[in-house]
Amino acid sequence: MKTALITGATSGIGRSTAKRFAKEGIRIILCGRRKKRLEDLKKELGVETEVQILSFDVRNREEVFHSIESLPGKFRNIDILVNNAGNAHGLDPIQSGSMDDWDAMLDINVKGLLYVSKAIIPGMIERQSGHIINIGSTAGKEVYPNGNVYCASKHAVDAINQGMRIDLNGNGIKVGAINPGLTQTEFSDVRFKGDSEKAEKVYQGFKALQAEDIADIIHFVVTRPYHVNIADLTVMPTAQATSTIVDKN
Ligand code: NDP
Ligand code: 8X3
Repeated sequence: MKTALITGATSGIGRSTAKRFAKEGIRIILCGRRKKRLEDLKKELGVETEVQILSFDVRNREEVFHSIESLPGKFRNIDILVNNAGNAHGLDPIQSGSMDDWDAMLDINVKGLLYVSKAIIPGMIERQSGHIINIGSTAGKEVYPNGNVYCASKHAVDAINQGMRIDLNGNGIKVGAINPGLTQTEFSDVRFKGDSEKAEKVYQGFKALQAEDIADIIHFVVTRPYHVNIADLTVMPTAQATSTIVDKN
């Protein structure tokens, strides 16, 4: 039985991935800050698989390490790490962007991903096996108006994904990124700070990707034979051609 740790499992892509993994009998460690959501999800998925919850903020190094070190025996050997926690905060031109938003995106999407990886990679090296999936974005492949720092954070994920694969080569560890385009989750609610009308508009007039679509792909990626590593995968809704070209009716 494989063990997977999923960051950002309280919502969207992470939550759907947890559900998919549970269905497939993968032991899961659900991470996020919202404890009640973690507890409810544990109750729901606990009938299908073994579930452990870890509530921490990926920005807080001590919390990250303390939480992961506190895992009980059978959850300690993490086979699959899904580095998914992250969000956009704001959508403003560089000249008027909020520095708090910039800090949040760089601290969560980049440094948080690094902290969690740093806590888990040594065990993978020791066991000479493991699989790290970094959730990037189309925003890590191109830059769009007002996307500035969010795009920078996801370009960083792209670079880190490549760097991890290079540095971990020879240790039996797979490293790959999945880069979704427009996916209907709580992402835009967070970006627009709870302005649900604005958030809903992002996904109006076309069929956006759903969290389950990405979970399905993540499951495909983790079930390839040992010699097959999906290194970098971009997925968009059919209606999307680039970050700014979306066929809306
Ligand atoms: P959601 O807002 O639905 O989920 C974000 C998840 O990240 C939540 O579970 C949240 O948990 C967690 N998270 C956010 N901040 C922190 C933090 N400081 N510490 C710990 N966990 C945190 O968005 P998505 O599911 O869409 O986003 C998941 C990933 O997918 C992100 O990396 C995002 O950039 C990426 N992505 C999303 C796309 C989209 O269009 N939706 C497209 C491309 C990539 P909690 O608040 O409980 O801590
Ligand atoms: C999320 C997709 O286009 O909002 O990474 O940046 S987008």
